Amino acid sequence: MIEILVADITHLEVDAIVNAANGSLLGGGGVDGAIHRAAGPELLDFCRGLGGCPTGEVRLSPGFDLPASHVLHAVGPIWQGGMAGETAQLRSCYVAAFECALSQACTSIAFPAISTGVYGFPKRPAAETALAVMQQYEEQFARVIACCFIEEDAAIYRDILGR
Ligand code: AR6
Repeated sequence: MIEILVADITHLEVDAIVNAANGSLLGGGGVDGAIHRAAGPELLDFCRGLGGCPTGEVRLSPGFDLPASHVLHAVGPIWQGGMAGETAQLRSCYVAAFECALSQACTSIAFPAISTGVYGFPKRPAAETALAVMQQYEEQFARVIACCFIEEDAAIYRDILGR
């Protein structure tokens, strides 16, 4: 069953947490900033070697000082009104993160609400996309966590799942 938590994703003891990164992979604000702060400076050094990441794709790093073993850096789309392929790109982030987690034999994974902060993707359609992909993969994992930062966001996820 998909777990909907209200939490700071940097606190979660799971095999992999997903980061809502930008294409440079060199850090930023929001959840990206929180993950870099909690992981420590080794994460930035590692990410410098990755050479960036296109929108809709994911790059893997260790968790360094995080309780999570891995960080899957996903680059979500910047919302431009919905006609620029944003939904397909967002979906691609979730699929790529799950596939990368499977390739690393991860059994637990937590996602923030990618693109719904600074990148402006409307929260409800973003949650619908996230949950549709989570439902496709949940049987292959012991834990799939939708990690919301505020209760209001968790309520959207619960509403979509009819809980
Ligand atoms: N734990 C869980 N969720 C969080 C946390 C946290 N510690 N902090 C924020 N959120 P955003 P984006 C939620 O803006 O829209 C960065 O500068 C937040 O409430 O972090 O994909 C990157 O470097 C929201 O629901 O990511 C990029 O430049 C969600 O995380 C850009 O922002 C995503 O908000 C990416 O923008």
